[in-house]
Amino acid sequence: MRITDVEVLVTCPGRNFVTLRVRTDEGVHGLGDATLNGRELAVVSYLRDHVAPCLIGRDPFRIEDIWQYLYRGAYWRRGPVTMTAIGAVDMALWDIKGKALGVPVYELLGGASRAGVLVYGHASGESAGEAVDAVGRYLDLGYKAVRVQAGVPGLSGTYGVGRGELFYEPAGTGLPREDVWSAEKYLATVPSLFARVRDEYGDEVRLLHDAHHRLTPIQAARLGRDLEPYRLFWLEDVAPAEQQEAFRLIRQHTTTPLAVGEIFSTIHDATVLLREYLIDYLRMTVVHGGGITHLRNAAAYADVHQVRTGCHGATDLSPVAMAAALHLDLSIPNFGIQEYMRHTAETDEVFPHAYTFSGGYLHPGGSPGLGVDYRDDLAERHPYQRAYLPVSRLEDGTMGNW
Ligand code: GCO
Ligand code: MG
Repeated sequence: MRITDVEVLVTCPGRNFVTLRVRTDEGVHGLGDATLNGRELAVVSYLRDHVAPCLIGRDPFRIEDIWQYLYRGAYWRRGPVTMTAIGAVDMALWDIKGKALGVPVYELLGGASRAGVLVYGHASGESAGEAVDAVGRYLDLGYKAVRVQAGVPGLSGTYGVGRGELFYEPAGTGLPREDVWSAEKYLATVPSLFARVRDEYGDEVRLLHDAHHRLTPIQAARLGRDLEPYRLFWLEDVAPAEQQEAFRLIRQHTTTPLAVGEIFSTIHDATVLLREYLIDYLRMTVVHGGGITHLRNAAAYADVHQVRTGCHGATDLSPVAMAAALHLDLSIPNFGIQEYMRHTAETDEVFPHAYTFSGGYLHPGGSPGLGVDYRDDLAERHPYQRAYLPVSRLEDGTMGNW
């Protein structure tokens, strides 16, 4: 089998997605997600101008060799644009191999290690009361784990507060929106939010929270400690993820489990965190972490350090990335939880998929390959729209971390 054609497809069914389609001389094709939120077209060019010409004529079954060719062969290693592009190729090749052999990708990865993939949904509200009510809606849908975020009184546009009831979409069309941030005001409100949620729904539901890289190490330590009575499943990105050593300080002060890594592009971003047992969950996922091939290695390294996975699964990861993550989640020994933000109906129509939700779990389904299709006829109705994530300023106007 040979690769004959490589297409980079851009569509905006409610938000932008970049999809790679790799075609072969035997008629089988594979899909990969190449979406890098707010920087989409950089990956389009990387793939179209630099990667696609190198793939034509290659044997798509040689997944590992092609991964090494793209990673080692570029010389300029790592980074989100490069690793997203490699991730897209890698997903498409696993998809091709699964389809050609007539098996779902998880069978190629060693088979199922569990019956289903535990997921968490996003409950949020402008006020704590709205957020508490939103948790109830997720429990009614059968979720066993819920991330809870609420607006902070006195701050406009707090991270994590959604616009719809089940959707959270931070990117907006046009130039970046500017939010205002105060760690002091935020820290004063989060513990009482979780007190209310526990009070209302009891001990069983798994609760998660994301601080989105916004605290200093000592503030992060304080938040972790203040949240201990509410026994979170995890506290995510409590300090800037690239400052791995900062987690030494945080870890000494709190037993709240920590999750980091959605912005990491290779395992080299997480080696201190893992080697020194500074986190409990690794958030890397297939699209921004070099595909199934690299994420499988990252998960194995995490497993050695008793760290479980918690793959990023926001709406900016397309159903192709979600499916790829689910095949990996189902198969690896140290799966922890999978983020599951529902896509809009328009997105689901462009990407019909075999994965299904039931009782708080997702399953990738039994279709050969990844189990996701791409409807060109529908995708073409939604042309690319310039869109960015917001930026964040402190109350005096200083730039902060979004
Ligand atoms: C999460 C993330 C998202 C990101 C978004 C960036 O935990 O789901 O933090 O909300 O901000 O995916 O593209
Ligand atoms: Mg996050």
